[in-house]
Order: sequence, then structure tokens, then C-alpha cells
Amino acid sequence: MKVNPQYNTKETLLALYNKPLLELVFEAATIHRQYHNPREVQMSSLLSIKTGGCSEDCGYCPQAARYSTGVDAHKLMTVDSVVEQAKNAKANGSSRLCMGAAWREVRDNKDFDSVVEMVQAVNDLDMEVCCTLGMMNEDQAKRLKNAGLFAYNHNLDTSKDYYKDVISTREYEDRLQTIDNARKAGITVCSGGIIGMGEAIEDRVGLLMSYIEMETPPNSIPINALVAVEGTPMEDQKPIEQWELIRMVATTRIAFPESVVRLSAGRTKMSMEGQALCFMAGAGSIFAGDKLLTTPNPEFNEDKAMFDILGLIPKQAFADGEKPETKPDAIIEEKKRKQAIREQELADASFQPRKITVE
Ligand code: SAM
Ligand code: DTB
Ligand code: SF4
Repeated sequence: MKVNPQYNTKETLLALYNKPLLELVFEAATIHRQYHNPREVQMSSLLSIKTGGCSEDCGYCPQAARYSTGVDAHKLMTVDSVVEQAKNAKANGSSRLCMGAAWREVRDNKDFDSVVEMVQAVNDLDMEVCCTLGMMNEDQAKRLKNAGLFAYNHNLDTSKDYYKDVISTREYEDRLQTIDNARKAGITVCSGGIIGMGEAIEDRVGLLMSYIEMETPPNSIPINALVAVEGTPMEDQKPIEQWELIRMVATTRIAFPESVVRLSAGRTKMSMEGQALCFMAGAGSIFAGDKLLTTPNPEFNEDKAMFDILGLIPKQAFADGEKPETKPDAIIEEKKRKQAIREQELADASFQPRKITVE
């Protein structure tokens, strides 16, 4: 993944973001065509495998336990129900499944073992598997990689300066460390942000600068518009104009010509024409399905109709990287071995030879 040397400073990026809109879109569309097939747009499905009850205080998030948003805390989904949902998503044209958990961080417990099994099972369906589970260390990243994880989503959300106004329960540095851990394990990185949280344009550009300063920028960069949810500290944020989303997509496209720019949360508030300008400006993916993690998203059929009208084609899985090979997971193998022994012991115990008494 490379950055565009023409726009690698705050000043040049800011000037780019503020260009006359159609000039900006044209420049982005031109770059997009040099690096990507402009007709291909990936359909990804989101699945909230562990909803609500999160300990963090992210000001935008309906899943933080401390806010009354009507999102209840649920247990982790079962592996079987995840596979069923993944099959559905694939049948509807999605080539990637992104599994999200309302966790601050990954812990080495039974739930994580189940997530490893989910990754294996969805990878076996020939879908790109992405997880977004909060912070993780290098060993946890390696386990996910061996299970067949294709991508890890971990957003920086905004600039380093504005971050403290949005979240206080973790540091920007913690986010950078997790991204590094995913990268070191050989997992592709998906990291982006949210606009419309009350930040200045300098903060939007500041987010992009954080990616420019990385050794390798993310393979994909989701651009979300804030979904202002009642009960969160950001409930009263004025919705951003769709032009801002188009500008952000175009600027990101130009700054990171090889990365996939993902038009993410916020599409329910956009017109089809607005979304068309985003695709023109280089958006290469959308979230498909009528729900994001907890908030609404356009219906599958609505997006199918939009693809037909605009002449877009759903992108196949693994067009941007090989399907990960899986290796047996030592912890899960050991669990299975113990389970087999227990079942054998139970079977042996239930065989009671009939007593024969001789008078
Ligand atoms: N708990 C994990 C974490 O924070 O990394 C993973 C799940 S979290 C919900 C994934 C991302 O969703 C966040 O980083 C944020 O960018 C995005 N997000 C959450 N709530 C949002 C909202 N109301 N509007 C737009 N994006 C949102
Ligand atoms: C990303 O950047 N956006 C997605 C995905 N990565 C995990 C999440 C959007 C969540 C919107 C709020 C919700 O539905 O809870
Ligand atoms: Fe928790 Fe992630 Fe929501 Fe923050 S964004 S409150 S870490 S689920």
C-alpha cells in the first residue's frame, strides 16, 4: 500500500479537501481508474456477534453500557448461528463478512476460542473474514490469522488531537499498537474514521495524516458518517451534508491510491445520486444488509437496484489478496481431544454388564 507523494502534508491535503467539489471528484475518479476497476464495488455484511454492554465511553457508540440507548447487552452468538448468517449474506452477494464485538479488548477466554472457530467456519465458506473486536495483542492476532482471518478493522476514528474529546477510556497510541499487531501477524488492516462528530475539517485531514505517517497505510479505509443515536453524548449532532462525505471519500481515494475506500455508516441519509458521486470518487465497497451493527442500513434490494442503475458489479472475494490458509488451532484441538475422551468415558460407563447370580 502506498501514499500519494503529492498530498502527504496537512497543508496539501487540506487544500485538496477544499477544492471545488467536481474538480475534486474528477481528480479522484482519474486516480481510481488507474488502480482499480471502477465498476467493481464490494458488498460486505456486518454481523454483531456480541452486542452491547461495552465498558468504553466512545461518545458516538450506542453499545457503551454507560449510555441509555435501548441497546441491551447480549451474550456472544453461537458458531452455528454465525455460519447461518454468513451463508445468507453470501447468497445475497456479499463477499466479506465483518464480525463486530462490543469489547474493549480481546481476552483469552472461551468466547475468544469461539470467535476463532467462527473465523475458521466463515473462511471455509470462501468469504473474506474481517473481525473488529477491540484491542488485541500479537499472540491473539496470530491465532486469528491461523484461523483464516483476512482483515482486522480497528478505526482511529478522528485526528489524534480530537480523539480525547470523543473517548477517554483508551489512548490513540493503544489503537496504533493493535493495528501494528494485526499487521505483524500478516492480517490486512482496515482502519478509518467517522465524520460529523463536531470535528473541524483539520481533524478529518488529521486522521488521514495519521495513516500517512504509518510505515504502511491501511489496505482499506472505511469512511463513516456519524449515526447520531439517542442516549449517546452525540445525540444532538447536526447531520453532515452528503457533500462532506463525498469530499472525504475523494480525498482519501487520492491520498491512498491503492487502498480500498469503504463508504460505510450513513448511507440511509444519502440520495442515490450522492452515493453515485462517492462511487465515481472511488468508493470501492459498501456495507450491505438492512442493519449495520445496531443501526439501520439500506435494504439489500434497494442496493441491488442501485447497482443495476449505476452499472456496478459486486466484487468477488479475494480479488485483493489470496484466501488465507488455515492451520489447526492448538487450544481448540486440545479441547476437542478432551471432549472425545470424555465422550468415550461416558459411553464406557453406561455399559453395565448384566449381573448373573448363581443360586
Ligand atoms: N469494540 C470494537 C472497537 O471499538 O474497535 C469494535 C466495534 S466498534 C462498534 C467499530 C466501529 O464502529 C467504531 O470504531 C466506530 O468507528 C464505528 N461506529 C460505532 N458507532 C458508530 C456510530 N454511531 N456512527 C458511525 N460509526 C460508528
Ligand atoms: C466501520 O468503520 N463501520 C462499521 C464497521 N467498521 C464495524 C460499523 C458502523 C457502526 C454504526 C453504528 C451501529 O450500527 O451500531
Ligand atoms: Fe465499545 Fe467499540 Fe462501542 Fe467503543 S466503539 S463503546 S469500544 S463497542
